[in-house]
Amino acid sequence: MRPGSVMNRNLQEWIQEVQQHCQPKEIHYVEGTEEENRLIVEALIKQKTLTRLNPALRPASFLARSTPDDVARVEDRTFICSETQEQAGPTNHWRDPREMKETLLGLFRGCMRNRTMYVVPYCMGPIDSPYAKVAIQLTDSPYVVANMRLMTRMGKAALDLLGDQPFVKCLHSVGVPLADGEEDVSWPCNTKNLYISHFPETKEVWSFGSGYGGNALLNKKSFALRIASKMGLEEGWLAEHMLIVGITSPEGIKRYFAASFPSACGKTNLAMLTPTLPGWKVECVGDDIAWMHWGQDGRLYAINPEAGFFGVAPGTSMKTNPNAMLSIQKNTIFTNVALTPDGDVWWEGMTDTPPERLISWTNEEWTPHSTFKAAHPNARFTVGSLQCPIIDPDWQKPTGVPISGIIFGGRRSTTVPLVRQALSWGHGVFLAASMTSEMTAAAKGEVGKVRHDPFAMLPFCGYHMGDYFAHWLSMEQTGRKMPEIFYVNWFLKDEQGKYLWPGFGDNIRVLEWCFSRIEKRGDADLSPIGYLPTLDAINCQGLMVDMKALLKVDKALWKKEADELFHYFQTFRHKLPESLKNETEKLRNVTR
Ligand code: SAT
Ligand code: MN
Repeated sequence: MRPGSVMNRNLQEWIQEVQQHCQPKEIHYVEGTEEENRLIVEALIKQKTLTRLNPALRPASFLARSTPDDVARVEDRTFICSETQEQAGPTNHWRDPREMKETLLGLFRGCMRNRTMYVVPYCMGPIDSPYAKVAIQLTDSPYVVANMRLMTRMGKAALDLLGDQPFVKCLHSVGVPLADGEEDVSWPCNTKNLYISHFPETKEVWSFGSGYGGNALLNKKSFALRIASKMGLEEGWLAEHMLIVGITSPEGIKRYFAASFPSACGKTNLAMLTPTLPGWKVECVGDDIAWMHWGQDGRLYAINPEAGFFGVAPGTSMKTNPNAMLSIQKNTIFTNVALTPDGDVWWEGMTDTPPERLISWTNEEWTPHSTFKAAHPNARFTVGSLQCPIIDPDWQKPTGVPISGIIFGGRRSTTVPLVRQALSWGHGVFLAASMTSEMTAAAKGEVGKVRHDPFAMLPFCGYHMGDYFAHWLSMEQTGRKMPEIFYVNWFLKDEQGKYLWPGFGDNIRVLEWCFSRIEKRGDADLSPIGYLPTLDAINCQGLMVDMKALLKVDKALWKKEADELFHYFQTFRHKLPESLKNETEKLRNVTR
């Protein structure tokens, strides 16, 4: 693609501006061809950013190792720079957009010196979808380009679709200019000056300093969630941190579910579940993000804006998620996993017995006696959706798939039962707004600490969370068929710290109950926190589980929960919708 063929005037001007300011040595207009990818990958191998895996074992696959200080999203360096602090709300870090741009202009000045700047046009959503949106990322990281090729519809097709339309501007630099003749390192990053900044009014993202995951692949959390959630508010749709899955019953009835869990709580596993109940079939539409619009028939339709998976590797095995394992047999980029002596990958949980010798993600000799982990807990695989053996036949349907049920869930070792159904749409919004979860390694922070994560959108909502709740409530309108809402917790533990529920493929048993509730079957009891399955409503054949413990509602614990929630919700002040206030009061009363 020659610069001349970049028709969009805005784009041309923007590229020129950034070129003058960031001073790259050259500009590469990304077309998205195989040959181009081959050259980029070769350069990355030469730079030691990528290591080619053994082609006999893992064809066309690569390992990247980041520096130990650039391994996850950095929420405390993620900013929503709306016009006013009120618009960003109490859950986001806010900076004045003018001040932020001034700071960033300082950092970006000359930051691409002696590097190539890639112009990456990409489309979120199927190219022929009325809901697809085009963005351009300018980046000095070829590793980012190689990943975006797998995660998005990248290159010429996206640029052609854009035409002269406005687009989301994503500017990214690892923040390491090179002096003339200076050797580059394998993982350039500038973690002392990290900024992941979003400008929701002008639909821009400026990211500086990190080369990892959601900090750098701006298509994902930055555009498809933070910026898109604001677009959804303005245009009447929903951009959500949700997997999308099609489930077919033994009777041949197929229903689609969207499900929202915080990062590293098993979204990919649920999206690719292998049912342990005979006759059930699961097909995957997406594992992380859903854009949902109302159809003319009053139903909610979801598209997966992504074209690939960026899944957590540790814990993934032929036992826990065979479909993920089969997806990553080839054409995969692994980041921060361990390398085996024969040039393949390994991570904790992949096999019962670890290999005798490995090279860890930190590039050190590792044996089973080592006191450090072979793979980083937030190690990832990047792979195109089409490699998933159970990818849904309609995963690229332009209008999306109709959603019958929405499942929310967090990671809680106590208090929150295995599954419950909301009493109404409004009650479901309340359950989702009150979501709490123990923190994982997906973001920098205190792993295991329980925190509020409303709708699993705490790090991803691009505006005031109170307005977000109201937006969800406003979705209920006459003539619309509202999906049923459920809340699950796969992570309950007994006093010895053992999981009470087997999870993974056995989660189909819970989905079966949800399925039956949508069809107005399935036994349930009314409880203070929603409809609970009766003790024998969930098929536990062949399982040794304590259903009583799994469905227990401990009033004393829930009183604490409700009081704490009351205080949390107060942080939203006048923006907290009245109905959520009332639901909280109700919960406090019944648990008193
Ligand atoms: O690094 S990402 O933000 O893309 C992954 C995640 O946290 O879900
Ligand atoms: Mn995610």
